[in-house]
Amino acid sequence: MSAAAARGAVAVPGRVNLIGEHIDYHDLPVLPVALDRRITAEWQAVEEPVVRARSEGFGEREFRLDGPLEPWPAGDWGNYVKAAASAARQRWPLARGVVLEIRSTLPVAAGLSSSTALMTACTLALLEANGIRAGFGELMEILPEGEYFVGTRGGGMDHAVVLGAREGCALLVEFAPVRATPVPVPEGWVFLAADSGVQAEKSAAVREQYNERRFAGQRAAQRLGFAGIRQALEQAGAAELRRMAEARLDGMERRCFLHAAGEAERVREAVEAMRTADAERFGRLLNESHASLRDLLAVSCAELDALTEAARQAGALGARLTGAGFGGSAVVFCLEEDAERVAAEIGGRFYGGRAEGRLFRAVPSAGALELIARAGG
Ligand code: NG1
Repeated sequence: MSAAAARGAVAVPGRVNLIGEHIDYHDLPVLPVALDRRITAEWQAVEEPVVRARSEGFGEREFRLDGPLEPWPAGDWGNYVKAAASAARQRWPLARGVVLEIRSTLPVAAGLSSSTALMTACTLALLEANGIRAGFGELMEILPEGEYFVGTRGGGMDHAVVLGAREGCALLVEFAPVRATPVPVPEGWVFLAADSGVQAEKSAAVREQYNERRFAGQRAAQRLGFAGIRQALEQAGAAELRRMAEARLDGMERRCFLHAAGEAERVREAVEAMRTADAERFGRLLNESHASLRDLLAVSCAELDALTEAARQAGALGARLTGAGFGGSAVVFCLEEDAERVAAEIGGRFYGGRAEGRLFRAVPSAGALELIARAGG
């Protein structure tokens, strides 16, 4: 506990995942970066146990911290604020409430983790207002679980990177136990975030599709006699698992299993490629990841396929959908010397010259904890 300040601000970035898609929930490693676009929560502590939150363009929400917390109807932004309160109070006593003023430079529903950033910002603000400075490990124990309040059964990737990223680095996130290792992005490597224009909303239908894939992968591993996909990869070689899957699994279970096993291997290789500054290999892995998400997991859509194809034709070394898919954004990888031309060509080919605000550099930036430390708090 530190002395509780009366007011302050916390900033939490969005993210793009470079590689390792739809495998965090199988406790397999992933490699995202945090963006320089953020959600900021300015907070003011109040003695009453209430939360009053206002978000530009979304209105106000208010609730008490000392009573039962029931979600508002699905889709209400205030549920992320309630999720934050619900997660924080399970672990820490929250004597004080907060007034929150929320601002964002992060596009909403573009698959860049704006909801995780919002929930994390509200959690950190509530904790700061109560004089509590929690560490990465403690926050990772409450945040991914806490997002279940809004109904998404996600993994921990988004929370890990928005908290723990370091400037200029991608973050290798491992699970069970959770561990975050910064991997410096080689000089001259450029990532672009490109919005497909299809809203990646966490509607009930999309949530169901997401969960279906998660559980199909899990069932597949069990059908092959393993506790999960991670255990399968620890106990058998890649070629043997592929043979087993082809002989004993079919349909969705087979495809989800093969995607996860292949993607885990690609993450391992991508980290190696990043550490040895092998741009060609890194790009190829991104393209293979997209193909697997499209053909095996079936989480892409026509717009994401067209966007990633336009990026490759524009001279990008690699491009893939990023995040859960079903819309949202793609991540495009190229070298600095090609970046302007690649962006201009994607602008022409995919956006018909109107790329403003929809195609921007994903500059590997600091996570919330580094930002708090820098602010000298
Ligand atoms: P997004 O794109 O934020 O919905 C979701 C999960 C991640 C991960 C990816 C797929 C949440 C909060 N996030 O990301 O944990 O599973 O899908 O790789 O559910």
